[in-house]
Amino acid sequence: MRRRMMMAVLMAMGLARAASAQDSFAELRVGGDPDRFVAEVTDLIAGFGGPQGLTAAGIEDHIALERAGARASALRRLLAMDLDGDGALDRAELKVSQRAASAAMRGRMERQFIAADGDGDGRISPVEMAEVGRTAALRALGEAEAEALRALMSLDRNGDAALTRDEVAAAIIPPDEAT
Ligand SMILES: [Ca+2]
Ligand SMILES: [Ca+2]
Repeated sequence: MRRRMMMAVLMAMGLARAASAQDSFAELRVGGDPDRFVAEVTDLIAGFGGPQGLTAAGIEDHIALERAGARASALRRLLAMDLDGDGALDRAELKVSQRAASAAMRGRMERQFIAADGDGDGRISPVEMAEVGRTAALRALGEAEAEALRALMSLDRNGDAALTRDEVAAAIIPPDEAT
């Protein structure tokens, strides 16, 4: 995943902040590859920032978009089997898709069906579909990760509620100075 490096650093930052709450000013000890970290945040700023830089609202947009993508992928798999288009998936519909699938895939579809059928009535209702989407969204970008992304705003040094690439770069302690 593209933002893995960034997330690793931000999660560590979140932990460090929690450990010393009085020291709220953020510095980043980026082990290994600070340039890559800055590049990943720069991508985020370019994608979701406004004219002044990345704002808290932009970060929320990013989180929501990542989650929506994961939700859509999970629901697409189920809805592709919803032959009558009623927004629910029953066993008869599942069977048709399973017949056309490989043996390994059939097993996986069975597992996914059972997991999604929360009340075990043999049918994935629209409500259960929505739950599948919610679960997939949170798996793609969980609350801890979202909090870490929100914590990026603590790097806003000039206090204009927007984060620029320079502010991110300024927060980084070079690896040779980090202990
Ligand atoms: Ca159906
Ligand atoms: Ca059900």
